[in-house]
Amino acid sequence: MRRHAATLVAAALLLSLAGPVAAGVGADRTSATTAGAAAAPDSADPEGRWIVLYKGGTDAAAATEKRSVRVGFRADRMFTHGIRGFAAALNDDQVADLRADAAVAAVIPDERVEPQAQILPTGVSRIGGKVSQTALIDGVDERVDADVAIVDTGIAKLADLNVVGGYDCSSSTPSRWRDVHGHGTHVAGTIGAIDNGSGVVGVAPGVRLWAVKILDDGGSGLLSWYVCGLDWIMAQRDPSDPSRPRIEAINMSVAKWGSDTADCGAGAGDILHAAICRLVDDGITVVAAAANDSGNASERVPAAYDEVITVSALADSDGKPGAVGGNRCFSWGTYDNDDTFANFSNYGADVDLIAPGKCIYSTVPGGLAYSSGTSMAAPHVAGAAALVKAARPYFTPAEVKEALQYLGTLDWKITSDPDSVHEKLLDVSRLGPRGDFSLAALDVPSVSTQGGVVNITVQLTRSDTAFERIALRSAHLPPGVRATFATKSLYGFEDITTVMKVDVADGLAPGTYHLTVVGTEHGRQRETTATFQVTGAPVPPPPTRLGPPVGIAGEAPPPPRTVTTGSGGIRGLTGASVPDPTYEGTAAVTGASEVSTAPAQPGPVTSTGTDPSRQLEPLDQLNELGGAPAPAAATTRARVPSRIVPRYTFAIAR
Ligand SMILES: [Ca+2]
Ligand SMILES: [Ca+2]
Ligand SMILES: [Ca+2]
Ligand SMILES: [Ca+2]
Repeated sequence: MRRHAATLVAAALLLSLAGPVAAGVGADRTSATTAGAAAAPDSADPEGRWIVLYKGGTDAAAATEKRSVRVGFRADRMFTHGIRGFAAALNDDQVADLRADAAVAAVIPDERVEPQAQILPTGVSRIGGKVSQTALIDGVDERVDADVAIVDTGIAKLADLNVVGGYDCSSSTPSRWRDVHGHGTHVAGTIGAIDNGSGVVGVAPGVRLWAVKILDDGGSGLLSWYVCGLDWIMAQRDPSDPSRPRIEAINMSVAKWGSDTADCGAGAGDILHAAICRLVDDGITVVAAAANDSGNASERVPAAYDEVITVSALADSDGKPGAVGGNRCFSWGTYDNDDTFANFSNYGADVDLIAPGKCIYSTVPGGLAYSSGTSMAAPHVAGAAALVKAARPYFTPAEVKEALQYLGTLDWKITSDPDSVHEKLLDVSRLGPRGDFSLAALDVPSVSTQGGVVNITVQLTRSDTAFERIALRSAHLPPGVRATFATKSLYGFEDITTVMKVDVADGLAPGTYHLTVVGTEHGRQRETTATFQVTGAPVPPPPTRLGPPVGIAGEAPPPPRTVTTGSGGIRGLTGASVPDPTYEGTAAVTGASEVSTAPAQPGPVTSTGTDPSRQLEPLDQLNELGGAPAPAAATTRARVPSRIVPRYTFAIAR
């Protein structure tokens, strides 16, 4: 059904591209109505309407004019370019007449084109969003229960977005977080457009979105604004448990020049690194775009920080694996091949995942639009992080990253990866509700009274959606018995076995002994009893021996996981330094300024600034879609990554 609808939409697009009517032949939409079923109030009623197509080479306008007189009809739509023909209301005799016409290739009934209820963007499709049991994309508005902060140009309040609040650090009016630029709203739609049957749908449909505006309406910002935004996020606490952060994940589709710093930036005075580490320590997953330099992500922050999930961009044109989608998307100066590493994307060892980032369809303040960039890739991962956290709220950021990397796939053209570290492509298709598990001890081995080591196979059985890491330990050990595991924790969907090695001390009396095998996963504990037997006559202890050693316990349980709870925001860094809203932005728009440029000229913009390291910028570019290569004429509008055009200094705060 979906395929059928897509076909109709494509047909409608073709018709609209074919344009209205050749001069002197057609009529406007109003006359089309009267030419249709008599007095029908429904102007799109296909009854009695036909599409007539000529054979190749026919002059459609002239041929139609001649036939309209001879056969007696009035064409109300003409197709004179890719398709040659017309549309008209025809009776049975006229249809028969035209079908017998040597110049006519086909006479086919017109059809009603229904509006497609809700568009599943190719990126959401490519990462398996449609089949994820946590996303539940089915046109029914259920909403993912998580909070995502979008550190960007703000978010426009649209019916398709569940925007619940925000904060503006680019002015001194905190409530002024609306989006004028469009970048933050596009990111927002990919993360969480509502599954409501209209517009688009995001990776985490209906998730609560927070607009943290650190870029002004032109798409530029200051480091101090960035830190201000992160400070505000830190201050937001879970209403039901103030010890926990309110925000589950942060999307940072912004970058400035810089590199990783040791110890969360302590020695280097890297306050951005320090702020991000505080957020991650607090339990918030931070996702960053790799940036769009076709270079190494290690030269951009926050992408270079190891604490964030860094995302490169995939060029995918059809929402499917297989690299057969063709090259429909023109951006950044070229068409990319389907399922390849996007030509603009940064790469390198700092990249943790790849996600669709070329010609991504999403929300903008005026409606819907395509855009390209690692800015569009990162929000797929931020949405996926929200899906993980909604089902597993106790996951640490490291566990979220581990899960997304585990769930990912290498089913993309890794030969197009500029480096030798092939990151997984985000894939949420197997991400379902939190799973459960059980344990069983399969062997009942025997050991003599002289003691020794026996192996007991422990079987882990998981429910369908369980992949979480399960830590194993032993408990209730008989005296003189130790137990260790070949693998201390088990991860992944597979039902697997591991071996518990039981070391029995010399001198244990004959009999049947039990110990407990304990598996834990974030407070969920499952146990089974393992059994072994001691056989043979008891061996009297030698006179000098006092008995079996005591106090040897089983393997000590792992130390409890702790999450450092932040005691507040990053203080003393911002606040007073937030610029006054009376600032008058007179400089040119930067960041992703839209200019007219030839397709072959997408190269880097030379630095003209005085302090590029202070410059933040969104990472996107508007694109054009098309079925054929773009004309060589300089009419192609591309966004040049004018990455270094500093306009502000810290001194501007006043
Ligand atoms: Ca749904
Ligand atoms: Ca929607
Ligand atoms: Ca594809
Ligand atoms: Ca790579």
